[in-house]
Formats: sequence, C-alpha cells, structure tokens
Amino acid sequence: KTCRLAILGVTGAVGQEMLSILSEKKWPSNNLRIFASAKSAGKKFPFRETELVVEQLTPDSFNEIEVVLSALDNDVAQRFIPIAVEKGCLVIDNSSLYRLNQQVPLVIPEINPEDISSQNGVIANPNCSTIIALMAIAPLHACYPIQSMIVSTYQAVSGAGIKGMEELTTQTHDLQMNKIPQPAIFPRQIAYNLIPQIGSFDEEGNTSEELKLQNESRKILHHQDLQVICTCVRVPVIRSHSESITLFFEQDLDVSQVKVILSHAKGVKVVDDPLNYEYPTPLDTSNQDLIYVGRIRKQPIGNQTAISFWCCGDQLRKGAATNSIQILESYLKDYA
Ligand code: 11C
Repeated sequence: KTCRLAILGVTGAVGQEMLSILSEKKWPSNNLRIFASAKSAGKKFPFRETELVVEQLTPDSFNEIEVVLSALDNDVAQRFIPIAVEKGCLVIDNSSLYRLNQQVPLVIPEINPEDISSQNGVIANPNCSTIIALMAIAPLHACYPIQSMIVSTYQAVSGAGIKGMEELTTQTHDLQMNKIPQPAIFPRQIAYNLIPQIGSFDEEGNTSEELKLQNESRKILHHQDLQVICTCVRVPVIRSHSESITLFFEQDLDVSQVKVILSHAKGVKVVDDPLNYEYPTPLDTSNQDLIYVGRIRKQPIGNQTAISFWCCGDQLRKGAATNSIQILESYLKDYA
C-alpha cells in the first residue's frame, strides 16, 4: 500500500536516512514530497530513478499530504505538527514532544504494533537508545517478566545529528594536527574521550536521556512499575549505539533460554561466541536494521535472577528512520 507521504526535516541525518530507506523499499517517487527550512529549499536529492526537490516547510505544506514522517527538532516540530494534524494528516514523529502524551501511541512495531489503533493524528517514534534496548528486552519480558533493569549506554555521535558526526571528525583531525579541539555541539571534547552527559540534568542528577529510557520503556512495555537505573554516555563512535543491560526477572531462567528466545526474536541477531571474539560492536552493526546481542550471561546476585548482555544497533536506522517507516508500513497495512 502507498499514500501521499511527506518527509519533514529531510536535510538532517534522520531525514536523509528516511529518504534512503524509502528508496531501498521502492516507494513511488510521485507519492513523496520532501520539506526543510527555507535555506535548503531548491536542493535536490536523488531518489530511485529521479530527483526530488526540497520544498520550504510552511503551514500550507500539508494540503495534499496524507502521512507525514517528521524528523524535525522539537522546537520546529512544536510549530508544525499541530498544523499537520489539523489538516488531517497522520504524523509519525521523531521528536520527544509527544512521546509521553497519553493520547499518543509510542510504537516499536515488533513490540506494540496494536497501540497504533489508538492514534489521534500522531504516532510517536521512541528515542533511539530506548528502541535498541527494548528490541532485546521485550521478547524476554514477554516470556519471563522483568522487575527492573540497569542500563549503561555508549551512544554514537550520530545521535546529535550531522553536526555531531562532523564534530567528532573535526576534533580527531585537530588532535592529529596538534590543534586543541573546540567543543561546540557536545559539552566537552568528544574525540579520544567519553562524555557522561546526554541531554540536561534534573534535580536528582539524572539526564533527560536517562529519563527517556525509563519513561518510554514503561509506556511501550505497558509496565508502569518497571524500575530503570540508567547512565547514558556519549562515545567517539560514528553511528551505532551500544548498551550494557542487566535485567532482573521475577522467576528463574537460564542463559540457554535467553539465547533461544532472542534467536527467534524478529529484528534481533544473537552474536555470542566471546572466546572467538564474536560479540556485537558498533562497527559491525552500522548501516543495517538488526539489533545485535551478545555477551549473554547470568549474574549471581542474592536470590534474584539477573541476566546481563551487550547490544548494539544503528541509531539512525532502527533507532530512528527504519522504526518510523515500519510504523508507516504497519499503519498502512492494518489501520489505514
Ligand atoms: C542522542 N538519543 O543519542 C539522542 C538523540 O529524543 O529522539 C535522539 C533524541 C531523541 O543524542
């Protein structure tokens, strides 16, 4: 199925990825329009056998559109998404504006596609680190409920967009030339470094990124009591996020059961042969849609059953653009 589709924010890292995934999926070029700010209007991007021209996003952009894939930053999304909904469009939104709004489903199609049925004009795409973690966690939780989890993320610079990727490249070059790098997008030097801050801090000292992982996981899993302890770290990696996750289960289970469940989970690939150096790394998992899981092991912690693992996934693809396009496909197939 198809529809009259628009990408908003097409010149950004996520918008560009949406364009290339739609092209891979052979989306009809006459059913796609691409929008960005005035300064990008007129730019052309190749799309399948043709070229698409960027149009300036204005309140009148939505007249001929049925579904909008929005990769706009929060401030621009806040202005344009209500207009798109008012004009009758369904908006699949990558910003964090609507994710916790009770009227808005927050969807990972492998996990809670049925939540799409409650949409009132907006479906929210979760934060990238939430998607990557839950792709591995949800299939386990469906068989063996979890009570709590401890997550440490190792997040690529692509999470901060094209400028984030440029900053890592420029700083690395500067260091090689014996120049002192100047942080701009990131709060501290990212090249040859790690930064334990993504987003802003709350009064307790948690960052907004850490709270997203907690609150979005609760909503997607329909598990409001889920306890999440999380530390999010920016690492000098270009585009796959990695996460170290420990899950605490209500009942006992073994590593072999975890491996069986995850090896059958849609969108997940188990790579777990550490003695042969086989475990996921961000480089192995970039530019593709699967979430890789490895280093699966049981932790001896009191009477509780705890399982730890390591997972990696492409932040721009499954963490953002692919997930949005899967929401679109699911909507068109079952709810349009
Ligand atoms: C990062 N997770 O890696 C962020 C980027 O709420 O969609 C995405 C922010 C969001 O910096």
